Amino acid sequence: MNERFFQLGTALRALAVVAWIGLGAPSVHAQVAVTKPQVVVLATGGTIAGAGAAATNSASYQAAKVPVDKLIAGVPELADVAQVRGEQVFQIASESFTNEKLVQLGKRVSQLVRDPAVNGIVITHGTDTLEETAFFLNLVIRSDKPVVVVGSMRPGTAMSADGMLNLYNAVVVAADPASRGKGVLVAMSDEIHSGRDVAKRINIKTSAFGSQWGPLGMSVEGKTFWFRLPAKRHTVNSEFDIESIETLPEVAIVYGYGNMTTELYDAALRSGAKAVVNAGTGNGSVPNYAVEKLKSVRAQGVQVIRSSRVADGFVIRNAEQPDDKYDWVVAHDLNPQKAKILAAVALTRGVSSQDLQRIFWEY
Ligand code: DAS
Repeated sequence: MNERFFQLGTALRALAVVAWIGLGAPSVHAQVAVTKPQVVVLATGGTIAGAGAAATNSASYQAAKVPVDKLIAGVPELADVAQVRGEQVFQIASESFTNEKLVQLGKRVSQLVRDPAVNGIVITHGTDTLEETAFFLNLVIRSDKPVVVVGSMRPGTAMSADGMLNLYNAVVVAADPASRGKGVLVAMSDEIHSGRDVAKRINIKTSAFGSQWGPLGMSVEGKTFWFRLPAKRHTVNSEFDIESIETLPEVAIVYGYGNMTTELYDAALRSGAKAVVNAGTGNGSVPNYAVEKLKSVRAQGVQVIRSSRVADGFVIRNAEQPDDKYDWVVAHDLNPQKAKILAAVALTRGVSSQDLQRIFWEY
């Protein structure tokens, strides 16, 4: 008896399903049309806008050739992710970025993130100084909206060009509410990096970018996956604001090496540098024959910041050099070019060396 009831029940359930589908289950298409996030692409040039003579030219090409509208049109799938529009802010190779261009770009980003209709920003950028721009924006853009910097290592004309997918991933990250509040981000080679941590570590591979503390996450097939959060102050939690910065002071980097000449510090002073970043050997070491010179640099009111030419690790204060005694600052884990950016931003507020050292611990 139970068996027959079971069979009858099963048949009735099957009939109900057929009727439901036949009468027109509420169509998924009846859902309210969801408006797509609005993402603005600010183009500055670089290889992602580059063009070479042949598909085999993955390293020989001209950067900064392709306009932003063509970049966007070259990835029609962007329209599945967001409403995307472009602005051509610059059209340069990024080794030609200047402080003036950094400030100009920062002010445009700041204007756009204040627009309630804009959900995220993508900045297409050359890879050479991409890490500097990303860190600068991480310090001065007072918004939790995603700002994603992206480049490519091969021009779009090359075989296995990486720019299309990098741009697609950058728009996915910029459009994703999960990307908010993580600081300025860099999307390269499927990874999502903090603009603070990331650096160009290889100058000839598509996997050029890395962070010694690891990426924050990945972007895969139109989705973001997050595994860690930034530990240092940024964006809405920063004491710096692009709206109160008009110019950046000159900060020079002197590269340390065996038998180095101390003339380089004199040249830095002549350039009007307000700080000298010493890209020292090892743990930011200074040769014994250069200590007096660096002390004289400090005595002239110029900040001395000990960074290291070694890619990974971090400089320890008062380890091989008596920083307290000489009134020097250590760059923590920041490479020389990032230490330069942080020093320039900090010195817009005329900080003491004690406050400058706090800033290097916190950002
Ligand atoms: N010269 C490089 C630059 O514009 C090209 C690139 O890799 O983007 O940064």
